[in-house]
Amino acid sequence: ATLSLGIAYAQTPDLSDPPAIEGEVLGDHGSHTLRMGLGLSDTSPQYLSSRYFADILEQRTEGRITVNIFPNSQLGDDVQMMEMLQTGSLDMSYPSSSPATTYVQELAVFDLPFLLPSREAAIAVMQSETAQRMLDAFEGTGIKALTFSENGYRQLTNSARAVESPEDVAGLDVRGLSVRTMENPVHLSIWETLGANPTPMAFGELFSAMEQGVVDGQENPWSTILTSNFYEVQDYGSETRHVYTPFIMMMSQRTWDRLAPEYQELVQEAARQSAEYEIQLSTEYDDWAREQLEERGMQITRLDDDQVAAFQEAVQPVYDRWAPRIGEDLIAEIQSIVDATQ
Ligand code: KDG
Repeated sequence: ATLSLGIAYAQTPDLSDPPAIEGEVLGDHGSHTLRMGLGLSDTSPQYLSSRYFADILEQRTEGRITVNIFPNSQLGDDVQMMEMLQTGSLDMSYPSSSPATTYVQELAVFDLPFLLPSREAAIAVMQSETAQRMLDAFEGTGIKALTFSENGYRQLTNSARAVESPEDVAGLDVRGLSVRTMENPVHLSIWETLGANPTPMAFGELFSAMEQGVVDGQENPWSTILTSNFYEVQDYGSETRHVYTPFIMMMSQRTWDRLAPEYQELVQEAARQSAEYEIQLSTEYDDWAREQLEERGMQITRLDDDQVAAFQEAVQPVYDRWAPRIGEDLIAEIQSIVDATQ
C-alpha cells in the first residue's frame, strides 16, 4: 500500500448543502450521484474500501448510480453526518459505532474495554445475528444501517510521556493526561477511571487540538494515527488495544426508500463485499502502520501480558457501572460468540 502524506486535514463542515435527489426512483432514469461523507482521510482503509463500494455499485448499475466520497470530515463529524442522513441532506456515511449509540443503545457493548480479545472474535461478532439485530434496530431512526466493518483496536498516543501503566496515565507528581475521546459515555468513563482528564471531541477537530496542546493525547487504531498524520504532533504511542470498535456503513433512509428493490439489493451486496475488503485492508494496515509510525519517530511502547492485565484490572469499574445498563444478557451473548472462536 502506498501513502501520500500532507493531506489537508479538518475542513470547515458545510451544513448548508442542498438535499439529495428528490423525486423518481433512483436509477430508473438517467444516472444519480450519491454523496458519502467520511471522517477519515483518503489514505485510510475506510476510504479505499468506500471507493471499492462505489466502483462495484457503478459497475453493477451500469453507471446509473455513482458515489462521490468526501473524506477528512469535510461534510461534518460522525454526529453531524448521522443527523444529515436523518434529514436526507446526505446520502451515506461511515461513522464509528460509538457515537451511534445515541440511536441504538446496544451498540455500546462494543465500547466495553477488553471485551474482544482477538480480531477473529471481533469479526465473528460483527458477522453474527446479534450484530445484524443491532443494524436492524436502526429501523425508524431515519438511518438505514448496511454493514459493520473494522475500525479496529484503539491505542493511546500522547505528547507528554511514555505510558506503560495506568499510573502513567493518571500521573503521580504530574497531572493526569488530557485525552480526547469519541462522543460516547463509556469511553469517557474508561479514561476517567484511569485518572485521565477526558474530553469528548469531534474527530475533525482533533489534529489541531493536539497541535495547539488543548489535549495531550487521543486513542485510535494505528492506521488512523498514521493516515491522519497524528505522529506529527504525538511523540508517544502505547499498544494498549483497550477497545475494539467497528464502523457502520449507513445510508439515509430517504435515499434507501427511493431505490428500486433490485438496487437496494445491489447496494446491500456492495456494502457487504466492501466491508470484507475493508477488514482485510485494515488488518494488513495495523502492523504496517505501527512500523511506519516508528520510522517517523514515534516512540511506541509494547505492553506485556502483565502490563495489559494491569489496565484490564484498572478499568473493571467501567464494567460494574455500565454492564447493567448495556444489558448483562447482551454481554453474555457476545461472550459466547467470542468463546466459540477461542
Ligand atoms: O470516518 C470515521 C471517523 O469519523 C471516526 O469515526 C473515527 O474512530 C474515529 C474517531 O476517533 O472519531
